[in-house]
Amino acid sequence: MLTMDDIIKEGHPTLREKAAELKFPLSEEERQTADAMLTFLKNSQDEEMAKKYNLRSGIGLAANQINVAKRMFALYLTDDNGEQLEFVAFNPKIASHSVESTYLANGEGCLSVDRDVPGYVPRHARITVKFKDAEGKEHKMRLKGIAAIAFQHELDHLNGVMFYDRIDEKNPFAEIPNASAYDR
Ligand code: K2U
Ligand code: NI
Repeated sequence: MLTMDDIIKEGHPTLREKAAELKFPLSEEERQTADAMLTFLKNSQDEEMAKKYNLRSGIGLAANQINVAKRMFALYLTDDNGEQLEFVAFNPKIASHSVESTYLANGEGCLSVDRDVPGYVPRHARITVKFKDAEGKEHKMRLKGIAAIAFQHELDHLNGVMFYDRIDEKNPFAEIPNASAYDR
């Protein structure tokens, strides 16, 4: 099972690599890696497992973070409507997005960053996304709130972008135009 030891930390070059598209059908190894990523998130949100294996709680995990430069990430979270969102997205894309932006009122964190980096991270408030599942089936989904923020945070990882790249260096809490805070 994946633990924090498998998650690479800032400074590791793979976090700055643009991940490669996956070809279908997936290899057995790619399937197993995807399953392990989703299981990590579930374990990280299970009090007993998180304590036993010293896991930091996460709602998303990108393959770059376990040193695999392939375009897949797992999400495991409860969305704004109380629905459980649980999937691994392969070759994910943002097809369209709102003009409005949003940001986490308390800023963002990252399992690959062992320090606080304060500041607002501008995100699209609502996004329409496309991705394939492990069987190669296309999915199209509209996301908002924490689900939209998490999807964008993970998609950034596949492009070698870290959340703090998006924070205004001069004024980290500068007002973001056309944005409203998302209070989780
Ligand atoms: O990619 C990662 O490092 C996992 C992040 C993803 C994330 C960060 C900020 C905002 C949305 C997603 C971890 O899940 S950080 C822990 C966390 C937990 C709940 C809500 C926000 C962040
Ligand atoms: Ni991250």
